[in-house]
Amino acid sequence: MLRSILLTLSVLCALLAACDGQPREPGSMLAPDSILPIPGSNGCMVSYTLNVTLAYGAPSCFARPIVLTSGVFGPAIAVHQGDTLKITLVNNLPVAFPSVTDGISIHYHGLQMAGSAAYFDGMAYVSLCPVAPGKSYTYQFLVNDPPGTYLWHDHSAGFKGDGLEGPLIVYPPRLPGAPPAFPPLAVSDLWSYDGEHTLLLTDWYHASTNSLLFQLNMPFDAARVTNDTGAWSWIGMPQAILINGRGFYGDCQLFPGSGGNSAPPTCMPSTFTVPPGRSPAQPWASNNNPGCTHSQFTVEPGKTFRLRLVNAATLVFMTICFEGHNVTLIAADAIPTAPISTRCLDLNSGQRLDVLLTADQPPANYWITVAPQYRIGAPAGYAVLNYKGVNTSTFPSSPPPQPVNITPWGFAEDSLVRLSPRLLTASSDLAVNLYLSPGEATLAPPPVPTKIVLVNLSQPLLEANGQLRWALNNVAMTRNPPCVSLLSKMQKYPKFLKQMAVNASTVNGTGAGPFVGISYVKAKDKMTVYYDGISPAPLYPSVGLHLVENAGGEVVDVVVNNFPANSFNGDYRPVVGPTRTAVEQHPMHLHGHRFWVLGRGSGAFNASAHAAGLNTVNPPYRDTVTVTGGGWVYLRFKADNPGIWPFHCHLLPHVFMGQQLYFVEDIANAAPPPSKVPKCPATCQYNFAPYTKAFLRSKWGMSGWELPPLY
Ligand SMILES: *[C@@H]1O[C@H](CO)[C@@H](O)[C@H](O)[C@H]1NC(C)=O
Ligand SMILES: *[C@@H]1O[C@H](CO)[C@@H](O)[C@H](O)[C@H]1NC(C)=O
Ligand SMILES: *[C@@H]1O[C@H](CO)[C@@H](O)[C@H](O)[C@H]1NC(C)=O
Ligand SMILES: *[C@@H]1O[C@H](CO)[C@@H](O)[C@H](O)[C@H]1NC(C)=O
Ligand SMILES: *[C@@H]1O[C@H](CO)[C@@H](O)[C@H](O)[C@H]1NC(C)=O
Ligand SMILES: *[C@@H]1O[C@H](CO)[C@@H](O)[C@H](O)[C@H]1NC(C)=O
Ligand SMILES: *[C@@H]1O[C@H](CO)[C@@H](O)[C@H](O)[C@H]1NC(C)=O
Ligand SMILES: *[C@@H]1O[C@H](CO)[C@@H](O)[C@H](O)[C@H]1NC(C)=O
Ligand SMILES: [Cu+2]
Repeated sequence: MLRSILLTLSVLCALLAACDGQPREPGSMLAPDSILPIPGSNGCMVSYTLNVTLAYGAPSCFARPIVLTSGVFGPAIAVHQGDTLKITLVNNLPVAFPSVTDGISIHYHGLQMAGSAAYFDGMAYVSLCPVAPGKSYTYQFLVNDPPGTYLWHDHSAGFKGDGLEGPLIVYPPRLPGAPPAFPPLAVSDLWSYDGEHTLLLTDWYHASTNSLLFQLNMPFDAARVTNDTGAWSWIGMPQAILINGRGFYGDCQLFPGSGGNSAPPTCMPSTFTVPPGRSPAQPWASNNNPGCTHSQFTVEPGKTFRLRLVNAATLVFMTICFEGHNVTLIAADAIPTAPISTRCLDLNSGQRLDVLLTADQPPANYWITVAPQYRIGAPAGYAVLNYKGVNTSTFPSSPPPQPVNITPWGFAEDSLVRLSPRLLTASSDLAVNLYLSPGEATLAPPPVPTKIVLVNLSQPLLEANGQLRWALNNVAMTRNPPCVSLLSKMQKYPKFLKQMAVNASTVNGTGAGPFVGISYVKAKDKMTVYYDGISPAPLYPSVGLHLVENAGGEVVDVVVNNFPANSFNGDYRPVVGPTRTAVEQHPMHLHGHRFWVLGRGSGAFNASAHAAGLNTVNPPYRDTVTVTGGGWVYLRFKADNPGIWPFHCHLLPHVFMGQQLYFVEDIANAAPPPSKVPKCPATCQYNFAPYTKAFLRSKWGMSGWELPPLY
């Protein structure tokens, strides 16, 4: 009887979802297809269809092809802790829309993806092959992660930058015996608040992301450029910052091209909604403005709101500021922090922050400003905090904050982000225990590591082909012929690749061509493998599959040093090479885990100078951390999750340029692959492919090299 009532409720949900034919707000919550009770569990099976299509849209006021998910630009999805998430990904992108990976694949950023879920982690060709145009695939896994704010996004190559991403919210567990409801009924969490808003923060280009990525594979070395290759070209500054899919590129002065400007832009948003047809004198504008608007977030006076802030950018590090209000930081990457009251907060790409905002100021409209950092010339984004009852179509009366006046946090402010003390002592409080895994009494880090992995970042120029890459320990990751799931392959042959790997120290990457270690699994499965920690780093910049093995139960410390571009023989050009000493910041993200951030600093990590200052008491427990330009970061994690877990920079062009390695963890205990997997293509493109004009034209016709032709 109860069961049939529950089923009726979920059928009702399905009908509501299907009948909802109205255009949906960008960033709004997708209605699940169904929410079905799971007998014997408080959790439900929450099913979504992500129907991925190509459309025209103008999130920034400029029309271009954009990717929609079930008709929505950047929708949010939600589950409760203990639910099973069932995602049917339907790839309805046209075959002719260029893709460096020949398909799409969804990653659930921040979730641990334990057990068989490791296959659904979503990095194309690492966990499973991507879903080709015209195909679909269903991911299904238990979500037992802490309640909080996460992110789902395409992890094939470029489609994230075209809109294939959105917030992923994990609510506390469902109330025992409660019907499968949406929105949620849940046991209480650590905080109470009256309402919530989610702010998806993205940077936005007026060209498709894949068309920008192609050019990163062209020779950087001018001597190697041919008519057919064209020259390397950086993706440059975004044309807008979007907040929940909305903004206007005309708000800020734009600096087209790959940079060179040294002035922060002047920003002057003037109208809340930009009517169609307006054509500001910007090189980007053409005459194509179908109209656009800014996001606003309404709060009731006297009430407290939880704001879920998600930086889902391709490139931009952001500082978000709330005019007239201090907000209280309560969680970073879903894990509760000691509270910090502040007006501005830093979020790098891939990071999420949860804050509480109390509407205790005179009713008015207030600026929410998203300022870019470390990329001078990038525009800012603006939204409005609206007190209920105040005119919703006007901007605040004060002048808009300028990005030049908004500075990022330094190490001192950053070190105030610490684990909540409530998670550092054993407790019987259910709200506290929602954040712990079975068997864990507190979230304190283990006191000592069993191994230390040293990772040196540099930006080499490869002598073999003149490509510019990002390398870890002098190896830039290829991803990835062969066209197989690396996890399936390794799970089947746990020792095989290691037996076949060549000692990298015997290979002079520069002299012998760009590859380190050549293995043959089968002729068609040719893999180039570098086992870090078994071989010393190659002396010259090299290319390969960069693997680090973790035994089950190890406590792994990762020390990342961020060296100048040309370090480690990183540039072969006698005169030009030595001057290529630039450094930049990188948001390093680890799949399958959270890590404790024990310390950060400038220069290279030096144990005798820095080890004593590491915070092993209450460090933040996150999944994405910034290593500053020319700085270091010291991380610790427990190797308790059998699988293959990428550790990579979360800037899309950097990961494409090879800034990643994979932890191969306790592979003998990895679950077998699911019975149904997406079909791998016969041949696949990869991040070293020579996307020459001739190649692109032959594969995708005019839409290849010539993109963006469509405005
Ligand atoms: C996906 O969306 C397209 C365009 O709206 C529609 O034609 C198609 O039927 C949808 N497919 C699924 C599986 O929902
Ligand atoms: C390259 O292009 C230029 C300009 O279009 C042309 O003058 C030149 O002959 C071309 N070179 C080759 C080798 O095709
Ligand atoms: C916000 O915090 C700053 C310092 O932390 C303080 O000076 C200021 O008065 C606070 N503002 C409000 C509105 O609470
Ligand atoms: C709200 O502001 C808009 C734009 O300034 C104005 O046109 C409109 O009349 C205002 N509405 C009210 C109710 O004051
Ligand atoms: C990283 O760089 C340091 C300093 O140059 C060097 O001592 C160390 O051997 C390098 N580590 C690896 C793995 O390349
Ligand atoms: C590696 O190759 C480079 C360039 O060919 C050469 O200068 C260097 O001496 C070689 N190093 C070793 C250790 O063979
Ligand atoms: C790789 O070569 C280096 C240098 O010759 C040597 O020290 C190391 O033991 C070798 N590693 C393996 C696994 O053979
Ligand atoms: C490391 O720190 C120690 C102690 O401060 C110092 O003596 C040493 O020179 C440093 N090493 C390097 C390579 O900077
Ligand atoms: Cu990076």
